Amino acid sequence: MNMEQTFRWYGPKDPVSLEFVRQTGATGVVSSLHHIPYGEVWTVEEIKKHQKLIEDAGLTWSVVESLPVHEDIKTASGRYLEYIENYKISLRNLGECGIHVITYNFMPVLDWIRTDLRYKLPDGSEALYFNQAQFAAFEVFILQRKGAEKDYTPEKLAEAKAFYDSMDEEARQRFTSGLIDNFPGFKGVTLEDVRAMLKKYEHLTRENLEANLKYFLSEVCPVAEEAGCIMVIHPDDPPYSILGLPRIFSDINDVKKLLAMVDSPANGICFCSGSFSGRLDNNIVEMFKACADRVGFVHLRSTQHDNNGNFFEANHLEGVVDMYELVKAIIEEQIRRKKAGRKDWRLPFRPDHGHTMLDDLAKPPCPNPGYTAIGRLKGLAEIRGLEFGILKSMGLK
Ligand code: DNO
Repeated sequence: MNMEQTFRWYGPKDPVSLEFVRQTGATGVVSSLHHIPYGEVWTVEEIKKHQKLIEDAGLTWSVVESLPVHEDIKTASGRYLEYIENYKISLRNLGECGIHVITYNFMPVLDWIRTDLRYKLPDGSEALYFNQAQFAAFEVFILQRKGAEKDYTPEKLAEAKAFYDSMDEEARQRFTSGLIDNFPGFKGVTLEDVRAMLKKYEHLTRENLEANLKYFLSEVCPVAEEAGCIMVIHPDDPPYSILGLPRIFSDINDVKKLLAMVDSPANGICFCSGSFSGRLDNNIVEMFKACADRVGFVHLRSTQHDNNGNFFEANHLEGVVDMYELVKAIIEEQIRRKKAGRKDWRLPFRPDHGHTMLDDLAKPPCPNPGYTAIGRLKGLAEIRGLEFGILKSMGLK
């Protein structure tokens, strides 16, 4: 009755090889075709090539993360109709290759955001960190977004200025690229690119963005359903508005709205506990229970907050997420599904992110922040142990 253990693999250039992934005990791989530009079709040939690499290593490509949604689709502008058609073809092709769980997100402009990729913990290991004043320094003084200062209190702005002043030019550049140039398949993003993308959202309201998501889902879900696939949306990270942009998948109301947008089993959720936990009014276990039957993929992670709205990524069993209750709720959902005869009863999960620690500290910085081997292996092992204990106490081991 255990969950499917998966590990993310960024492709042949990932410093954590498939051979190493196998040694973690994971059986599934979470991966993407990062070399294909956003919006273009994933052909059966390209999918199969990647799949073969994974299978030759004795693993299964269980989950796609992500099949990216082009900015034109999010803004319903430019070539969005063509990109939606392309998306449908990719979905059909993935289904044909036996890959059924498709992760995506609908975050405008930037995906996840952290202000420090090497936040030192007391034991010397490093975590990903989000600090509001540092983010303010980015958008007010570096990006110089019009009106950004209105989103902050004078105290926060003073803190932001002090942080900005403390950096020399080189440090500012490192800080900036850590914020905006971290996304696989979308490398080399500049401040100018961000400004141009922001421009496209100038007149776009929250309602518009929701309508665009609804349109996208109403187009692609029927195709996904036919192909035996489930589309799973990744939460906003952090789960609130940033850069003055609407974010529409951050809390329980957003979850309910999403499920109501298109009533199809193919309209699903990637339940990322760490992302949702970036907001203290989100009750993670309650949220999971509220959407459990539409969850297609789980990211297990937690965050630790201070009193100023800042957080770092905690050890997997620590921080604000009640991991025991969450894993228990996942197991209970699997039991329910199995009883109901659902073929997709086993949920794939991955240890989301991990600290940079031990030997990994001596290596060149990981090109995929949060995805060093040892920290994730630690997370996986801890969750596996937790799951083992829960199953045993339920008489299921
Ligand atoms: C970061 C990830 C996200 C996620 C995408 C899914 O580590 O959780 O980049 O893969 O948002 O589309």
